[in-house]
Amino acid sequence: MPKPIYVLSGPNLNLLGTREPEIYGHQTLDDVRGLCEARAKSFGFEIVFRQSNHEGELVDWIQEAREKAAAVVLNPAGYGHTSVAILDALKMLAIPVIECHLSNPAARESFRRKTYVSLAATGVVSGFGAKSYELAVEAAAGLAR
Ligand code: CA2
Repeated sequence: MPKPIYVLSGPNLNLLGTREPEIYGHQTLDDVRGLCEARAKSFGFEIVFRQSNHEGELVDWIQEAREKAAAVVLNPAGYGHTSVAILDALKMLAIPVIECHLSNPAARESFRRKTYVSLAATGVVSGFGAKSYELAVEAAAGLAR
């Protein structure tokens, strides 16, 4: 059995589906987990699916992924635009990193156009709602083979 794909989500995404559905869709993070599990399984992978509102906890999980994961899918949420600590942790990985966003930050406010995480990402999937996560898992599975 290959190592799992880590699917990590950042702050406030635990509330997904409860507000701003016109930007983020109606699906909850638990719905997203189900989509990711199914997509990963179709490529022979399991996932570790986690969300945190805490920057340091995300850094800990990224460090854990160095040994335990085949690839990382990360929606850093607001931390993508601010966190050098998460960027530094990602740079220590020797596995594929897919940055993922529900919305398309490039088409929104100017402060969302800068993402530190992109500097360490193998690729980015944005703008497809919950489907962004599925596409990111598919990309991760393809690269992790
Ligand atoms: O589009 C994305 O996935 C984002 O990463 C979401 C972040 C935002 O700061 C990024 O620029 C783009 C915001 C996440 C807010 O979490 C929500 C909570 C409840 C309902 C909707 C979103």
